[in-house]
Amino acid sequence: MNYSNQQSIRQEPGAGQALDLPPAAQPTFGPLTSEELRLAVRNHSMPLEALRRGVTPAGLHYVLTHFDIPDLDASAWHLRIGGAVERALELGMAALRRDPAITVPVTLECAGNGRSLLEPRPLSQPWVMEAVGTALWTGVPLAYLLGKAGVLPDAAEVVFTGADAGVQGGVPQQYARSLPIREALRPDVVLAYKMNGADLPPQHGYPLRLVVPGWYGMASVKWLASIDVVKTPFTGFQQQVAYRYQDSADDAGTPVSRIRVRSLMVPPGVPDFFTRQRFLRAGPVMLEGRAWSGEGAVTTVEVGIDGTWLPAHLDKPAGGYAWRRWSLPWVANPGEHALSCRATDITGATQPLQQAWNFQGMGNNVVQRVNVMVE
Ligand SMILES: Nc1nc2c(c(=O)[nH]1)N[C@H]1C(S)=C(S)[C@@H](COP(=O)(O)O)O[C@H]1N2
Ligand SMILES: [Mo]
Repeated sequence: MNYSNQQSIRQEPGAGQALDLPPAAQPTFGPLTSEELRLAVRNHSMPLEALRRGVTPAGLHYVLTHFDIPDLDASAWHLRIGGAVERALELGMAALRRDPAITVPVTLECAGNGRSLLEPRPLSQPWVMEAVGTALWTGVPLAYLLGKAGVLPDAAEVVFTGADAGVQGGVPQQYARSLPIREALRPDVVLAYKMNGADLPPQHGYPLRLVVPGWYGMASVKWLASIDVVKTPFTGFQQQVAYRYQDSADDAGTPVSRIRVRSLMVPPGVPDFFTRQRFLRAGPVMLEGRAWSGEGAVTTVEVGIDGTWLPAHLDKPAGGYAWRRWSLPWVANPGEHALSCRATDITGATQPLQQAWNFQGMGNNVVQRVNVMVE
């Protein structure tokens, strides 16, 4: 793609928004910058070997936090629900824990997953391909609380605001995102206070977070402080400027929402410590991994072995928006081999062999490639 004439273009917010933003950080080639390195040591991905587990232990689940992790006291914590509702509510954690609870298995993935594989590389958290995890989230269905508050008929969206604050793109802000009313009222959208049966860890939103199954991670607001029902579309930074599929800095783009179909493989054999090159003994080996899509069920996974695609066996998923295990037995002959995996979902969407570039590095679901040396 021709990028050379875009160096001086400023990133503008969507039409009609009066924000005076500094120039957007321009995508770059070459080694990581010190800013990317600092983000990479704060935000970690899921080691690919954790794909063996249907439920990702909290410490192996990826983490993405824009600002600082707040230090919150659950006994003093209150969630406020207001705006276009019949009755504003203020609920402490003890009251929330007495409400009816559900547990939902959900695969979360960061919308920026795969960003650092793009050229030029959008400057942000430099994910490779493993910014994903699946946890059991327990809490109160959002629809139950919205029902208690009574959403007014002309409501359009629900805005979720976290307790964490900072500056992004020159804009001071609290982290906030919205959902259209129909998504907010889905029965599986949960205000979670437990992850895998234990209190939320601080980095995953303690004491309370939103979890939106099927959507990229940015929708699942952590450290949830308030919920506001609004009659006009929310124009906050994380909605209108960040998380958009843009061709260039001056393209208003389209909003990022549901997770694109993807599969990943547990790299077989053992790694070289530094290069991560894989080494494998000749003989039978079970290739395995997981596949998911926020658009609906994964219907097929194919495994590429030296350019030939073979259908993998699929296990049953744990839930509508939880990944499915796939597996394929392989007899590895000595030599170098190129492995890959490619999932297709019920809408017919399939993973691309090459990814179309976008300015923020969003939604990269390119096929994973693993090279192994068989000895
Ligand atoms: N309050 C708040 N919520 C947030 C974020 C944040 O920075 N602040 N990051 C979002 C993004 S971009 C992602 S990908 C997910 C990550 O959730 P996890 O860290 O629990 O995996 O949280 C989302 N919720
Ligand atoms: Mo994210």
